[in-house]
Amino acid sequence: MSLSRRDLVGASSLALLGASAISGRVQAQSIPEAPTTTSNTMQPPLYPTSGPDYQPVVTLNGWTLPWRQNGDWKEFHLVAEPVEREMAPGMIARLWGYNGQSPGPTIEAVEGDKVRIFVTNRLPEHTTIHWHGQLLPSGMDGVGGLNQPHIKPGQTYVYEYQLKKSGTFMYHPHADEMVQMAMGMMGFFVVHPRDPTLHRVDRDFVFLLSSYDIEPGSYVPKVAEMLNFNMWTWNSRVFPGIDPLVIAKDDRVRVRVGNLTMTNHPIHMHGYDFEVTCTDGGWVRPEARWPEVTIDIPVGAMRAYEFDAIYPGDWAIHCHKSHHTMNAMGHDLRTFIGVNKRDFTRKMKRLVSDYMPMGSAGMADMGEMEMPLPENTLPMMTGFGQFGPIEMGGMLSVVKVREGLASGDYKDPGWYQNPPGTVAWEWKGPKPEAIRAATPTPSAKPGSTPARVVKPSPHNSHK
Ligand SMILES: [Cu+2]
Repeated sequence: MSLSRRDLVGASSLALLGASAISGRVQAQSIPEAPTTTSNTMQPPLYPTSGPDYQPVVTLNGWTLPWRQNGDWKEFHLVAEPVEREMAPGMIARLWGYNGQSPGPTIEAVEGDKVRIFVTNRLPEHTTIHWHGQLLPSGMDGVGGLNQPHIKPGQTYVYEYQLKKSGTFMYHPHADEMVQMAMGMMGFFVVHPRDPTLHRVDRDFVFLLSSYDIEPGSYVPKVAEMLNFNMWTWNSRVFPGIDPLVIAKDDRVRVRVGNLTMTNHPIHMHGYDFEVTCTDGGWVRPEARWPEVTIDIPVGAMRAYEFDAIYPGDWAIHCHKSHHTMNAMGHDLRTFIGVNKRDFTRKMKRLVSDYMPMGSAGMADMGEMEMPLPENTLPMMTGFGQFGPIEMGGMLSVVKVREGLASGDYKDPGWYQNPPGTVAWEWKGPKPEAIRAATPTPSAKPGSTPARVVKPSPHNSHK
């Protein structure tokens, strides 16, 4: 773990000093040091060492922020600062985030906890933090100008409140919001129930949806973009850079997804049906839960769903807007399906000697080809599975359900070994031609003309 844990040294003496710190004012003479990481691999869950027990979450390609106990208060320290995020091997984005990464670390606490969150601003402009979904005093809500003065560069502000309820919340700036969110400033805030048996699961995954517009060859997102984003990310990562969701067979599993992009994302998980159990408004009562295989995550909202992992396998999980499962897609891409490009290619090759015609039979050829790319970008369609190219990018990962995984083991187990006879297979026998029914003409009255059967011709049978 590349976290700085110096902040936890001496925590016990501070706890003694702060034993009477229940007034809501800072009594400690020091700010807890801000742990930081530049790692983009998922850190193991951070189990509680005191207070009520809970099953901690894991943040895909991310981590949970360590805290210190100071009397009655759980103290955290967030630092808003410029960061570098590898979106997938081959592409770095220069973003703004918290404590070394975008998204910021996940904050975890327990219902009823008093939290004191120090926020230091190391950005070149002012910021604030809004605690999306939390029930708190108006002056702690973080809308710059409305609830508090902005936190100027170099300043540290303190937010203090008691966590009124358990559930899933988010944090993000409410200052120059369009720019600061387009630059990647956001994080998860998970509050566990005080009763450790309530809503208990064995594995609990969190990820935030965010989108960026980063031109191939550049590193900084265009911050004034409204719709034409080209990097659709989970925790500021894209396929094949997103961690798999590794699950032991028969685990009870929760997946919490927050959306801080400018559009909705229908997240579809293969292999299972699941129940929607929580929104950023709270837990869904058991009798009001509803089944889904795709859950639409509205803009500025969180959805959590649960399932029992009874089906082993490699199951895709992805946004169902198909252009969101692509990387750095050119928006001026022409459709060439059915076009004979021989003539065009001959002319193009005179201008550009390595020109390659693509797309006349679909675009799957892009998934297989290792083409030269401009600096600092990713192929639109990429990634390989055990059977070939996966031809995707962006918002895609794999749910890997395996027998015999130890609890707490989140290591990628590799590809699923399918039991014999359970993989789709190629038919090698004779293939009879399809018989096509005629389309009735609009003028045909029912029963006036018998339907004509059109013989298949070589032109309309795909080989
Ligand atoms: Cu999407």
